[in-house]
This record gives sequence, structure tokens and C-alpha cells, in this order.
Amino acid sequence: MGIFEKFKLGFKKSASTFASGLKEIIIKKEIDDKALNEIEDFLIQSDVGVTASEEIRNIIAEKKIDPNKNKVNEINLILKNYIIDLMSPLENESFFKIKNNLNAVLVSGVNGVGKTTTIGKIGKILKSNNNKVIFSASDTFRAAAIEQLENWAKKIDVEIIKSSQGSDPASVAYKAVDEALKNKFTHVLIDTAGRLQNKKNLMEEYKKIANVTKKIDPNAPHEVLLVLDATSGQNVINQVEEFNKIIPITGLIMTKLDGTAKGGILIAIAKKYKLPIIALGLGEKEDDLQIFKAEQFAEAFITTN
Ligand SMILES: Nc1nc2c(ncn2[C@@H]2O[C@H](COP(=O)(O)OP(=O)(O)O)[C@@H](O)[C@H]2O)c(=O)[nH]1
Ligand SMILES: [Mg+2]
Repeated sequence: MGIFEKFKLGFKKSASTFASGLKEIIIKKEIDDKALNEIEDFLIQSDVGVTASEEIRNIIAEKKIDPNKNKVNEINLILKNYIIDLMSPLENESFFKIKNNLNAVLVSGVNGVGKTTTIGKIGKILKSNNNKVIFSASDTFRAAAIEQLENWAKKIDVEIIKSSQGSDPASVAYKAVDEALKNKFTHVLIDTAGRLQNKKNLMEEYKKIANVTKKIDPNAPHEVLLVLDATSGQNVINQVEEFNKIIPITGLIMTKLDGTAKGGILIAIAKKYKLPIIALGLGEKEDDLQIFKAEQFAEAFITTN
């Protein structure tokens, strides 16, 4: 199966619910003001966001859809082009390419979004591109979290720096970055404990992890990735907002797009924050991570089956 097919298949549930819903609105009637309102409402309900939904509505209105043409195709094309224009500048495939220097990558996000799993998947792609990868088990809250990352390290055959449960997550990160620099690793992927963006002490600790890495390399962390769960709906907007305030985010990863979640929220985030989108999670397995490509995302979004 090609990448595109895999992506569409994984993303199918969420995207096709959207595309079928939109089709139902369009197919029945003339594209008059009432229909335009319905389309706009539908986009907002699909988490596309008020600003983007209004812009898409206006583009459709200006285009004056020819009633003799296939309206569904015409509007899907508008939507697709809108998504591509908005999101292709946010692609960042170079993230995965071979690097010569150390890249300390801090991975953040609230509990259960898929941080640890995503680190495993990212590690695999980085490694296949001839990078030298090491993990930092800086979620020291639960023993299970350390074990989970260890399992990933074994599975994809990379090294890991860890400590015992309850130990200082920042000191684990320090050790890992230090080891990486000394032994010419290209990437340290730093796992962190899930934290609520409104818990002040946890956010301080998160900042501390970033700060200790700077003692080894003033440019660290070179990447700060925020992992978002597509099934969390509107909450993810808050998460981007709050995490970005603590340490500026350099890239986003949206997971669980293989479920029944509405992927529209990624369009709203793209519109509002213009942050690079690194990859999309489409399952629990090691190969279920798709490097973000706007055109693929747009195409999957308008596909009904
Ligand atoms: N369906 C699906 N499940 C995922 C995806 N990413 C992670 N998960 C699952 O979500 C759960 C939480 O993942 P985990 O990596 O432990 O999250 P963390 O708490 O942020 O580290 C696990 O059961 C993962 O297998 C994804 O893209 N799709
Ligand atoms: Mg975890």
C-alpha cells in the first residue's frame, strides 16, 4: 500500500464523515445564501474554526458555482485549494532529514495524547534517514512510562538514558543531552510527563527540563514539539496557547487521526498559529506516523470513501 493510500485509509473515518456531511448539504440545492450559511455552520461544527470557515464561505460565494457543473466537486476543489494554500507553508519534512549537529527535541503535551508512542515512531523515521538517535526518559512520574519508552528503544534499536521512578526529570535530560554531544548523536528525543497546561508547578518543571539542556548547548532545545490528540476537539486550541507561552513551540504533531475524530481542528490551528506541522499519528504501531504533507491532508479531507 502506498503512503497516500495508507494515509487516506487511516484518516478515512474522520475525514469521510466530514466530506459526506458536506456533500449532503451541497447536493440538494442551489448555492444561495442559505446554503452558504449551512456550509459555514457545517465547517464550524467540524472544528475548522470561525475564521477559516468564514473565509471558505466567502471564496465559495465569490466563485459563483455554476449550477450545471458538479457542485460537490467544485466546492471540494475550493476547500482543497484553501487547505493547501494555508497548510503547505507549514510542512517541515526537513525535520526528519539527516543532521550533522546535535538536535535536542523536547516532546510535550497533556496526558495520554501519544507523546511516548510518537517519540518511538519519530525515532524510527530519523534512524532510517541515518540519524543517530537517543531517548531521554524524562517522564519519571510513573515506572510504566519509563518502561514504555524502553520498549520503544528496544523495538527500534536506539539507546536510552533513564533513571528510577520519581527522580528529577531535568537531570535525566541533562545526562541524555550530555551523552548525545559526547558521542555524536544527531537527536535526543526527550519524553516528558503529561501535564495540564494550567498546573503551575508542573509547567515550571517542564521549563526546567528545557533550561538544563541549555547548559550543554545554548541553542537547546532545538525543537519543541507539542503533541495534540485529535479526539480532544476544541481543547487543543487552549493547549497550543498555554504551552506556547511557556516555551515557544517549533512544531506540532496531531495523533489519533485514525479514530473518529474530526481532523478539522488542525485547519483551525494552522489558521490561528501558523506553526509547522511535523507529522500525523494514524495508529499505535511503529509505522503509523505520516510526515505532514498539506496536499495529502487536503485530499483525504475531501474524500468520501
Ligand atoms: N489510535 C491511535 N492511538 C494512538 C496514537 N498515538 C498514540 N496512541 C495511543 O494512545 C495511548 C497513549 O499514548 P502514550 O504515548 O502513552 O501517550 P502519552 O501519555 O502522551 O505519552 C496509547 O494507548 C497509544 O498506543 C495514534 O496516532 N492513533
Ligand atoms: Mg508518555
